[in-house]
Amino acid sequence: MKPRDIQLLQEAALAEARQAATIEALEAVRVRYLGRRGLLPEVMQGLKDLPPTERPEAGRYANDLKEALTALIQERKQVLANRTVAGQTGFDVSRPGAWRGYGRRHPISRIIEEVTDIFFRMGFTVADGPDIETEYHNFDALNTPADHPSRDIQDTFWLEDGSLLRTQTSPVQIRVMESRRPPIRIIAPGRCYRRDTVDATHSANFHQIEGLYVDRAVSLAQLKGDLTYFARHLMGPDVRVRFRPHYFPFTEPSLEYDFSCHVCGGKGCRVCKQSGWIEISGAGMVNPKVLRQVGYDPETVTGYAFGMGVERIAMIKFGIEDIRLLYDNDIRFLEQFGA
Ligand code: 2NL
Repeated sequence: MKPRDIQLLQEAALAEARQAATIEALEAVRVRYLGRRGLLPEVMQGLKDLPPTERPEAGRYANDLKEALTALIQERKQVLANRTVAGQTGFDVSRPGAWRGYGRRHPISRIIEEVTDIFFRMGFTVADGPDIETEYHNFDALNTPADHPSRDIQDTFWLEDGSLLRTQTSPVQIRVMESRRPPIRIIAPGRCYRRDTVDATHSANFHQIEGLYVDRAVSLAQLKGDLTYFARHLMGPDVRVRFRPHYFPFTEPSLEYDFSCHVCGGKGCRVCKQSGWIEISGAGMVNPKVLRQVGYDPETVTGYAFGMGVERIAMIKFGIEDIRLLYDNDIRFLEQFGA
């Protein structure tokens, strides 16, 4: 066979191997060309009948044919074997893996971790308690008057046995004080429940973080200093903190605190409604009645306490305008705040 014909034969052989749809068909191609009585041995036999000038070239092409066809058959065999497995088991071992992406923490979890981390550095530890509480721990021990509107069925989820879904995390702090002696320095993050009508800023389930520090000679100055340290680590070193007088039954004196607006720096903008300040939450010196209620002597120990809404902090930090976005579980939304 002339060198040129051997090249054409190779093309035909490779095309047949590529078209073979089963392992059996592929084997037939192998036998037809490479088998002992196949076309290639015949070509080899014929080399000696060629003119001496064409012989080396024809020999090279015959070798090429053998190598190229052997390699292709090998490769196709693998592919067809995988396809057989896929057909039988529905699992194609040759397919690349499906990348499902990394998970991310929920923005609420992120804020809880960030806030507790800052208080860790100030010597606080995390305390936990039940979501279903007694009226005593949620209201009475906190000096909430019997006729206080927050106890109302319109504001609190009451259970049939007289227990309730906690409306704040303060009962955790009452439980800690009941079971330990000062010094106490705890932070209580957790889920709370109120019968709120859901809107852009209210959710019937929400999260709070409360802090409590009880020791000899804890002062309002310490509360202000500690909340300012907290503010700078949460919002950045330039934030300013403002304290305003307020009233809570469980603290005396009580105050509310604001951070300077993180968007305009205090000059006034749409976010802070031109006031320059963002309301964060409340705090105060633990009411002596609360200390006495848990068996502490208010003449010997004093304490400060504060609370903040986690969703509110998340909305401020991440610029989220509707609280419901935090609960819709839309990955496209949540992944923006992931870490
Ligand atoms: C707010 C205000 C506050 C407390 C929570 C507290 C706890 C105990 C004793 C005294 Cl055991 N006080 N907690 C005090 C002041 C304010 O939260 O606006 N939270 C969102």
